[in-house]
Amino acid sequence: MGDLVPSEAATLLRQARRVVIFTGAGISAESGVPTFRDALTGLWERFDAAALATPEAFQDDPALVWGWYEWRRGLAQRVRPNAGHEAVAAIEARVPGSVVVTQNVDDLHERAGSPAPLHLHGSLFTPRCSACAHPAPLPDGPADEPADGRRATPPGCARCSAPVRPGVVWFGEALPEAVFESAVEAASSCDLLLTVGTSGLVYPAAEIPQVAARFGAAVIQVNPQETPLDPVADVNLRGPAARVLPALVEAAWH
Ligand code: BV8
Ligand code: ZN
Repeated sequence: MGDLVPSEAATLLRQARRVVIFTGAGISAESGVPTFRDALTGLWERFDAAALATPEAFQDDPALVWGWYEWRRGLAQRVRPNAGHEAVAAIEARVPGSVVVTQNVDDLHERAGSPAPLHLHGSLFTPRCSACAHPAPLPDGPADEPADGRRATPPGCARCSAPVRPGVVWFGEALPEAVFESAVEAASSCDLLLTVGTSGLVYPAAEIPQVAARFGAAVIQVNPQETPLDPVADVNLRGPAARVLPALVEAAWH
């Protein structure tokens, strides 16, 4: 326990009054959701995730991109939150006023008990029309996509019959303003920010831990690897989220 969670980190969490927990793909890795660093598989193995997650890719080949998001929605529905997600919900329960800010488009934080995570990059569960933005119903039932994925023609909008698109933020698209502002507000007024499972390379999301540090909060990073956030963090906990976060909660409050 001691080496995984130095007492300094436990003390910072125990003394915190307003905590922001900033997460990326790494917190869902141990649930079986590939990170953006992991190579794509099946139908998409020859593609780079950042290239597929663009309006241009959807324009060029809507069935390929819609198929990819349906495959990811199916996977997210089949897997379960892990001990990392559960520890985040435990911190929120312990420290009222805490806020989860996630780059993830899965719903594992919610299923672990986090009441209202701020999804900076949208969600796999809120499709809308690519033309008039009219919210579209989720295709009924779990997305039972073949393991290797398949091309899937996006449904048509009920209002203008244009193709429906996933409710995520693609590269080159602006983040939902109100959500991003709430995240910046939370980061600028917290006394501890935990950054978990993110490479800190995608902007403007990666500014959130830096805002917290700039406003005097302590920063703890949980990541098995080094990232550009290392110098921003007061404590770097090198290990997998599903092991480190429960140990941190245990060390802080038991
Ligand atoms: C915009 C939704 C402008 C879709 C996503 C400034 C500098 C440079 C570039 C830019 C800049 N500002 C803007 C840009 C361009 C771009 C950008 O940042 N490019 C990067 C690549 C350089 N940003 C944008 O395009 C943004 N939009 O700027 O719009 C604008 C403004 C106004 C008006 C119009 C336009 C939009 C960015 C959002 C894109 N959408 N997701 C989808 O999911 O399909 S981003 C997506 O990738 C994720 O949401 C996430 O944000 C990112 C992946 O990062 P991570 O989550 O950190 O995951 P990653 O795989 O990288 O790393 C995993 C980490 O976990 C690793 O460190 C690993 O060590 C660790 N790990 C692994 N296992 C574990 C673990 N940790 C703990 N436990 C484990 N078990
Ligand atoms: Zn429409």
